[in-house]
Amino acid sequence: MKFLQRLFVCVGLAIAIDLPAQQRPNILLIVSDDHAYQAISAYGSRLTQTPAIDRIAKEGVLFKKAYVTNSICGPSRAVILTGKYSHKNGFKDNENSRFDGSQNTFIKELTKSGYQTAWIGKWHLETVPQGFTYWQILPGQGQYYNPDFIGMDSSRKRMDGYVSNVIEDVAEQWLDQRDTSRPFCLVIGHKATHRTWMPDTTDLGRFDNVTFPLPHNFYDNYESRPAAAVQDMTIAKTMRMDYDLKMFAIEAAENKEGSISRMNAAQRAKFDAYYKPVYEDLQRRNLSGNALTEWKYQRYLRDYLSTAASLDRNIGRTLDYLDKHGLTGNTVVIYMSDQGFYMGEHGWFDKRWMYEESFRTPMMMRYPGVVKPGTVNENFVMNLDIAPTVLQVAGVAIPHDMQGKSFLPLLKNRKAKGREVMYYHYYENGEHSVSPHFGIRTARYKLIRFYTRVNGWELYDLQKDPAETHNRFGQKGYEKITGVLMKQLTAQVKEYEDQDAAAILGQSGKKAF
Ligand code: SGN
Ligand code: CA
Repeated sequence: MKFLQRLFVCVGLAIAIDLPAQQRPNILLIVSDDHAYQAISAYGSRLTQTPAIDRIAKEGVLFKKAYVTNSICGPSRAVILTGKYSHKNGFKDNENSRFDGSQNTFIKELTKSGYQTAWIGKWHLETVPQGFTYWQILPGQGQYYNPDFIGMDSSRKRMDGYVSNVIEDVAEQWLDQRDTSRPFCLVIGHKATHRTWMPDTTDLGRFDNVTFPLPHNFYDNYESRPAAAVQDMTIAKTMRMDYDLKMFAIEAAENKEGSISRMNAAQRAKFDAYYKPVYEDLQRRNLSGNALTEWKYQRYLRDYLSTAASLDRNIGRTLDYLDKHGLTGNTVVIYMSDQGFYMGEHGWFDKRWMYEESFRTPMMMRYPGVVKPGTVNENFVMNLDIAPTVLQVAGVAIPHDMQGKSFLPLLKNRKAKGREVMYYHYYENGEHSVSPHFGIRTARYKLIRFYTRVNGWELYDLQKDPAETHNRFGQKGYEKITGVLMKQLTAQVKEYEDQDAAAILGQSGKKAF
C-alpha cells in the first residue's frame, strides 16, 4: 500500500515536471456569496434563469450534492484555501477569527509550482492574502456601489460602477496583462448575492411582474426544534423594511445608509426613481401581519434575484473572455457559492444551519476533455475538496495534511465510491442567534448536536422528511438508527481530529439511549 502510494506521488510529480508549463490547465474558480441553489436554473429553480452559470454545468458537471463544512462566509473561504476544517485552519467564525496567512494553501502550492495566482474581489478573511502573485480585494463585506478595493501596496481606491461589473473588469485587466507563457489560477470572489441585495440600476424592476411562490414551510412553527425557535433570521421579524428592503420614510434616513449615500447622482436618481413609488404603494396598502410578511418576501426575492442577474451576466462575461482569447479548451472553470441560503424556507433568509438549504451549496465544474458535457454527479462533495481537486488538476502533489479529497476520481470512474458520511461544524454564536452545532449527514439521515446557546440533539429522516421539520431524536422506533449514527459521528469527529466536538460528545449526549 505504502509502495503504491509512493509510486502514485512520484508519477504525479513526474507529470507535473514533464509537462511544459503552458500545457498545464488554467484554473478559474468563481466563488459567489450567499447564492442559493434554489435560485439557479441548472438546479431547476422555480424562481429565475441563470444562463451563464447553467452553461458551466451544461458543458461540464453539475454537482447535485455539494456541501460546506461550516456555512458562513469567512470560514468557507478558509476551508476552500486550506482544504482543512475550521478547527484546523483556525478560522471558525466571522466575528472573532483572523485568517493565519502563514499556513499552507493550495494557492501557495500552485505559486511554487510555477502558476500565476490571483484573488480578485470579495475575500473577507481579515488579514491580507499571502502566497498570491496578485490580489485586489474588497475590504470586509465590500460595497455594491462604487466599491473600495485594497491593493497589494495596501492602498485603498474607490472604483466607479456596480460591484459585479467592477470585479469582472479588474479580473479581465489582470488576465490581459498576465504572462501567457505560464498557466494561471484566478479566483474571482463576487459580492453578490449578499445582504443587503442592492441591484444594479439596469436590473431595477426586472422581477416586478413576477409573484414568487411561497415555500410550503414558510410559516414554520419550529415545533420539536428548540434551536430553530430561538434564531433571529426571519423575513417576518429580522428583515428590516429600511435597511434591507430600502423603504425609507424620509430622505434623511436614507442618506444615513452608507451603502446608498456613496452612490453618484446618476445612480441615486435611478435608485430613488425605482424605490420611491414602491414605498408610496406600500403606504397606500397599509399591510400588517402575514400580508406584510408576504409583501416583504416578494420584495426580498426581487432584490436578491436582481443582484443574481448581474452576477450571472458577469460570469457570462468571464466565459466570453475565455472564448475570445482561445482559453476555453485549456481552462478548468469551477463555480460555487460560499454556502447555500434560505429563500424563505422555514420563514428565513441567511444561512449557518446544517439544514439542507444552507449546508448544501451550488457547485459545478467545466473541464474540457476530461469531464463529459452534461454530466450530473450525485456523490457527496464538499468545499473541503476544492484545494486537493485543483492541485490534482495542476499535477501538483496534495499535501498529506489536507483533509479534503480530490473529486476527480469520481468523475473519471463512475464506479468510484465517494464519502458516505459528511461532517459539519458551525461555531458562530452571535448575529442571527443560531446556536453552534455539529453533526453528520448520510444518504438518508442527519444527526445534529446543538451546544452553547441551545443544548440538544436533532435527527431527521431525509427520505420521509426532506424539509427537516420533524425532529425524531429520542422518539420510539429510532433507537437503532440513532445508535448507528452516533457511532458514525464519533468516528468522524475522531477522523478529523475535532477536539471541541470530542469534548462535548465526551461530556454527555453520546449515551442518549
Ligand atoms: C453580515 C450580515 C449578516 C450575515 C453576515 C455573514 N449583516 O454581518 O446578515 O449573516 O454578514 O455573512 S449585515 O447587516 O452586515 O448585512 S457572510 O456572507 O459574510 O458570512
Ligand atoms: Ca456568504
